[in-house]
Amino acid sequence: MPAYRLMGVLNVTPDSFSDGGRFIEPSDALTRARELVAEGAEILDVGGESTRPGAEPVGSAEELARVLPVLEGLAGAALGVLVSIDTTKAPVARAAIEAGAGLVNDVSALRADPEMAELVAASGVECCLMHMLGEPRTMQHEPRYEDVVDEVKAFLEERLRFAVAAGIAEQRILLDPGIGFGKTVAHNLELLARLRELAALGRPLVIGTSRKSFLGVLGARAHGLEQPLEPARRVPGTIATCVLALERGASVFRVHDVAPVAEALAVAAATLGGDGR
Ligand code: HH2
Repeated sequence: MPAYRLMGVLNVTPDSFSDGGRFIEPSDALTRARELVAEGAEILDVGGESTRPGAEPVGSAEELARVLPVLEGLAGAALGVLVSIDTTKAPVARAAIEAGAGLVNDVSALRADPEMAELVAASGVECCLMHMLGEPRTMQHEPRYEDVVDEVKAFLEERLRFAVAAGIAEQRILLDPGIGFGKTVAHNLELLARLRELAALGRPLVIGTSRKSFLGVLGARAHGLEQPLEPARRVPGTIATCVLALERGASVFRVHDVAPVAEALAVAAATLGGDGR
């Protein structure tokens, strides 16, 4: 049976596209963290800056003020899961690692902050390198590729080489095609259809389709609606894409709705394993 882990999303932001504002109070974030773990999350991804299309960047001080109380609360709660910090900024990552984070999820793949690679290397934590075309403020303005899969693959290969050259152990590196980051609906679908080509890079693949807008578009089509489905109605699409991604070699699933995805992946994995359970 394929092995996989669920990464529960914990956004401590006022403006995330799906859960913005819900967990800005540290006590609410901790309650949510416990729920995500109870539902089956083995990794908690804590973020203090939205990367939704059009989002304005926030400074390190503001981002830290959002995430640090939550990271300290998580350390105190000892939930027995891997804590991930979703940041592109070395000062935020440094404080998070000091507070117990064991994974840096950098959507810029170590490009945004020149100190990030050295920090990750020196602290020995895991690190996720994600593909993004452009930056969140502008990334959905007519993204173009000759061949999206070839280009994402070449980018991830180059970032992997860069990270290893900077002293980050290869076995601590995860790769992510960055679903929705500078990609049209067709680009996202092509990446998912040809995910095996990215799995061939030999590192665990993280997949983040959860509630993303292409699922709103495809879901609306399924119901004959004009307007994209709102984020909370994109769970069936999230499940469909996670199950197919599992079959095509993904092994970490970054999701908001852990319980239904955990159930779907357990069934899919048993089916794929063909072990008669
Ligand atoms: N997607 C988002 C944020 N971080 N990290 C990785 N590795 N892969 C992803 O696909 C990914 C990510 C965007 O989702 P969300 O955190 O829910 O929204 P926002 O950026 O608005 O906070």
